[in-house]
Amino acid sequence: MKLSVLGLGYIGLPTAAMLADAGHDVVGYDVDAGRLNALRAREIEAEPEVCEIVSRALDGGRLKLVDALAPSDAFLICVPTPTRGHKPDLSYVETATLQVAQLLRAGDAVVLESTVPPGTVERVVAGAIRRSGLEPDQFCIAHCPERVIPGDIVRELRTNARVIGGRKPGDAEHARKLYASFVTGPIHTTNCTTAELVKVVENTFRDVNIAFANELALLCEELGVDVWETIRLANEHPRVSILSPGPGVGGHCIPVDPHFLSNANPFVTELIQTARRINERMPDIIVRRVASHVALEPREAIVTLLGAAYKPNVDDTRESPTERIDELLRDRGYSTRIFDPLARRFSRPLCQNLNDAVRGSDALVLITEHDVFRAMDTFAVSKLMRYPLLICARPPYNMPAWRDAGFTTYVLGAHERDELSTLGGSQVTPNEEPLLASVKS
Ligand code: SAJ
Repeated sequence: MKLSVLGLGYIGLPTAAMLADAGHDVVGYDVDAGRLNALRAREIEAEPEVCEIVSRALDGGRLKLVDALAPSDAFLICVPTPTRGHKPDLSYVETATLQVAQLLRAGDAVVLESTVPPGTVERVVAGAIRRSGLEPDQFCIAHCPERVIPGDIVRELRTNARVIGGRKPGDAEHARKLYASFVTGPIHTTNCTTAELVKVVENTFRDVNIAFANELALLCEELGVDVWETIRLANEHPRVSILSPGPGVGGHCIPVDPHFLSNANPFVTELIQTARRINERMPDIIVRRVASHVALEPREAIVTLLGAAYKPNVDDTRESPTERIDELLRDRGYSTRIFDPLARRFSRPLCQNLNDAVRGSDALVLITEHDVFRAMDTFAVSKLMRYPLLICARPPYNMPAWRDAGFTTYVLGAHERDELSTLGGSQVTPNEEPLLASVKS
């Protein structure tokens, strides 16, 4: 088949390459000419496996990059659907559909992959086709939401189950044949609104579950109980599966998608809205913990944030909790430094190396548990710091090593008194007086 993929971002690009690999003739189009040129120069900003399949598809000539679209058997729309002030912005979907509508011939397929609020395919996609003077029923219109996890995109693209919603009888089946050419997992067909809802519900479920874990972390601090042990033991139950607390929920999907449900339906989405608020509050909780351990007087207090990516072992910093934690700390008067050897882009310059990030610092805040941070030489880091304090906002690991190196440790949701009572016999003499201002007891 001759296929066009609109939007060569983190989903469109690997999907185009997979389709090319499956033997289709694929053209990739993006409104961003800079991105197209970078891809032509083989500057591919993506996971290594994605870079590999994209290079192969481009080199083999089955994937072509184009500045203008041409007629195709199917058009896959993989454009962003951000929120602005918690309201979904569907303008990219609409613009892409209007472009496609100029080229549609009866029987062609239009498949929306972008995550959207329920009802979008009918209202925005079919609506744009109708406004272009065409009858939507003449085409196969379907929604096949992407479901892959950043960090393992290629494998999940191939093996994850897919849900395809069709606008009218036969549309989902039509699209299913296309996806069956590269998906090895089961492909389920349904109507469009159900497919739209399923995708958003998956991410909302995760948001609610993480909010529950975050609430438990704060409850455990009140009770003097370790949340990590509590969750581990509760999860031994065959029907319990609680996620992990953390400094907030980042990424371009989970913090965004619940609004796709609550924005248009505020009255019946109370739990979803509360979960969002709990998760949005977490950066502030971490900042309060910093403030209760690190005094701002009598001299400048420096806080080093470890991790700018929104989750471990990825370079993606979109909606990362680090951004908000950094902002709140600076609002309070702290000087901050951020170190993340994986992060690709951030709103402010990152430290180039760990030494520069920790030298003279009064606290480390572990925000992203990258594997590289696990390999840190805690003694060396401790020696460089003005006062060795670790605030761990992620699952605690290697705490004895931190403490052996002289660190005071605070772990989110852990029994704080236990953490601090193990401090005796610090092996490191701080260069200056400790800045430990007040320790909650
Ligand atoms: N997080 C926690 N605690 C946890 C798990 C995650 O605080 O126990 C945080 C992470 O640190 C991160 C955020 O949540 O900041 C989101 O990370 P994630 O790994 O849960 O999810 P994403 O955003 O990388 O990918 C999700 C996935 N959805 C589900 O697992 C239901 C993925 O399959 C989707 O394709 C993707 O959203 C998307 O594009 O919609």
